[in-house]
Formats: sequence, C-alpha cells, structure tokens
Amino acid sequence: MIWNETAECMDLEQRRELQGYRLRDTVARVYQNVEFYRKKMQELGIEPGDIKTIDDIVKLPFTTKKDLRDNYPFGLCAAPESEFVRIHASSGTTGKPTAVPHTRKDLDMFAENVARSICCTGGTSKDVVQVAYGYGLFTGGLGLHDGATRLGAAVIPISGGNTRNQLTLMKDFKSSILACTPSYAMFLAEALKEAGISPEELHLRIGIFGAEPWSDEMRKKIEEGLGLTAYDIYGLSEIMGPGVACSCQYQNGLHIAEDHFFPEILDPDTLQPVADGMVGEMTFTHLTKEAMPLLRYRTRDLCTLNHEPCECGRTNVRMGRILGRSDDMLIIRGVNVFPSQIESVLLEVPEVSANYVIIVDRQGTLDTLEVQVELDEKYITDEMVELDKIAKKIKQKLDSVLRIGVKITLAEHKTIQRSEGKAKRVIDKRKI
Ligand code: DLL
Repeated sequence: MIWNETAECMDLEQRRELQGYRLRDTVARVYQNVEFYRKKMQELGIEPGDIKTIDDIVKLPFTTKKDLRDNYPFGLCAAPESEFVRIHASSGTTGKPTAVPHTRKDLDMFAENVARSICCTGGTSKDVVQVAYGYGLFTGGLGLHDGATRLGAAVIPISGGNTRNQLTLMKDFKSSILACTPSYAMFLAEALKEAGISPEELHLRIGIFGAEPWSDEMRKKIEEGLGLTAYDIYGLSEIMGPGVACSCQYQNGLHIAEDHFFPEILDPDTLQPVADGMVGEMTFTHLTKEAMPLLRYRTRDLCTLNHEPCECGRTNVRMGRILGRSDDMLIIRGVNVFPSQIESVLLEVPEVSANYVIIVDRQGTLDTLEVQVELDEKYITDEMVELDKIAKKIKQKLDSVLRIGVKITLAEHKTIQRSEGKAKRVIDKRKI
C-alpha cells in the first residue's frame, strides 16, 4: 500500500517543479522573518528572487548544529512563538541542547510522514504497533505514536525499558509491529529467548528500527530472534524526527520524503555535491516546515543517494544505510574507521554475539584499538585454544578490513552492558 501515491510516485519533473515552488516559498519566509538567514544571504549577495528552481539550492547558505546552538532557543524560527504547539529538544554531546519547535501544521506533516513510513514497511490500519522508542523530548516515541495513530493502527505507547512487561504485552495484545532502536530489538530478542518464548508464539511481523547506525547483518539477527521483517527508519530532530526516510519491501535503501525535505549529498571537505553511489554528508533543506525551516542543514551523517526508480513504485530518491557520522568517525593512527565497519565484520562471525564495545586509547603517541565482543551463548567453551582461534579469526578479518592492528577481547555472555535506547558502542579514552 502506498499512503500518499500522488506524492510518493510523482513524475520526476512534476516533483522538481513542486520542490522549486516550495523552496521559493521557504526562502522568502526565512528572508523575511529570520535575521540569521537574511544576513547570510546578503553576505552571499543573493535575494529570494534569485531562487527560481530547485537547482538554485546550491546558491543558498549552509546551516550547522553550531548555528542552532548559537541561536538557542528560538533565534532561527520563522513563525511566532504563539503558534508553537510542541517543542522537542535534542541533547548534544556538548553544552546546550537544540530546541526544535513545531506548529500545528508541522506536527501534521510529521504524523503524515511517519504514516507514510509505516506503510512503506507494509503496515496497515489493522496493525498493533508497540512503540518502544522513548517518549519525551526524543522524537522517537511521540513520532511513531502520532504516525501510527494517523494510519489508524492501534498503538501500545509502552516507551523504552521494562523489558519483561514489553514481552507480556507483546504476547497478550498481539503486537504486530515493533518500533524501537535496533540495539533494544536485539535485547528484546535475547530476553524472549531467556523467557522461553518462541517467536512463533508472538504476532510480530514488522520491525521499524532506527535512531542509531546498524547493519544488514544486524538486521538478519534481529529478524531471526524476533520472527519479523525489519525495516530501517531514519530521521533527526532538527529536520523532524523519524520518518524523514524509510526502507521498503525491497530493502535497498530508504525512500526520502523529498517533497518535504530536499536532500543533497556533499563532499564534507569541499561541500560540493557528489555523484549517486558516492559517500558524502547528508544535507537537508526544509520545503514545508513552518516553525523553524532550515536551509541546507549539515547532518554530519554519511551515506549515499540513489535516484534509480525502485521496484516498489515509489519515485522518491533513496538513501543508503547511514555508514557513520563524520563527527564520530574515528581516526586511529591516521586511518578513518567507522564503527559500522567493525560491526559488519563481527556479525559475520557465528561464534560471537552482536554485543560489542569499541575502546580507543593512546599509549605514548600511538593510538590503540580494542574490540570487546561477547561470545554467543551457543559457543561458550573453557578451551583456551578454541577461544584463541576465534579471537585470531576476528582479528585477521578486522585487520584486513580496517588496515590497522586491532586487539580482540572475548567477553563472557551478558557481560557487556545492554541499552534500552541508543546504544553507546564507542569509548574513546583519548578524549577523556
Ligand atoms: O534519532 C530520530 C529517530 C527516532 C529516527 C526514531 C529513527 C527512529 P535524533 O535523536 O535527533 O533523532 O538523532 C538523529 O540519529 O543524525 C543519525 O546520526 C542517527 N540516526 C537516526 N536514524 C538512523 C538510522 C532521531 N536509521 C541522529 N540509521 C541522526 C543510522 C540513524 N543512524
């Protein structure tokens, strides 16, 4: 089912026209109402009249997380505060949070886009959606909640945590869709097994997972553990929340709601667009946002774009899985390392589980990289020779993928901390 066929299957030229029309409107509004953008555009020597088609987007200034912090809380808003109906906030790793207000129309657009995403995964009004993302300032809980409600599905607003209860309600209320972070989905799969419940006893058929990087290998493990088909949902508070993009049944990228958020993939150094299939930084421009429309917001998320039509019938552009963030890319002895590369290797090794932590340190002037990974419970053995063999196998694979030496530490089952929300998988002691 396609939720909004007109928008999602639109003829490409027609869509570009719509995007151009909406961009002109957005630029005129921010020029009129937001001093920050007026000044930036004046510095670049451009006026709203210079933006005629969507291709003119390249003339516009960029926006960064720092700009949001410098103008905290409402300095970048284009609508009066009296029109705000909800204010979300995202906590940064440093300093002040970022405030993200929404008008009534913004929340409507948010719910519409999440409903579209749920449909993209095959969800319908007959589904029972267990929303195990956190509710609150984080957009995961309320975002999925409003989207599922818009679709007409039944919502179980359980939020994250309370794992035992999650399993009980999942079984008793016949949840057919589970929405949470992929790391929490893994944890729920483990808890299910421990409780002696087989996935066949449940009614789960779809998982809508996102908010943190994960891999195709992790997807397969979750699907197996929970007996469902898992989909990737992407988004960020500054742009909206979940539902900016979502994967479809073909599992080959995430369709972006590009009639609302115009994506560009840029080389993070030159800020020039890169070709389809090349990795770069995802940048979004709001096309319909009222409260705080952002121009060319640099997300720091690294991924690819694919403009090829999709077999599902949607014509909107697809983004690849997030490979990492340019700001949490680790540079170890000069080599760029993404945690997702490490995860992909670990998940190919059947003797270990998907619970791992990456520890980066410095000895003297030399960076060190250690990966602690739990043994899968099926492979528990006290034989040192066996353990040594497993560690060596992982080390060889990782050394060749990353091209730097890695220390592997095998941990006993259930000794690495689990997470109910976004997992913290990297400890960089060099920064402490
Ligand atoms: O994580 C919104 C969200 C909620 C998305 C629920 C999906 C599901 P923030 O807390 O502002 O918003 O964090 C945004 O999380 O820039 C990415 O780095 C990361 N992220 C979000 N979705 C994915 C995903 C929400 N599917 C930041 N894969 C983004 C990888 C993701 N990373």
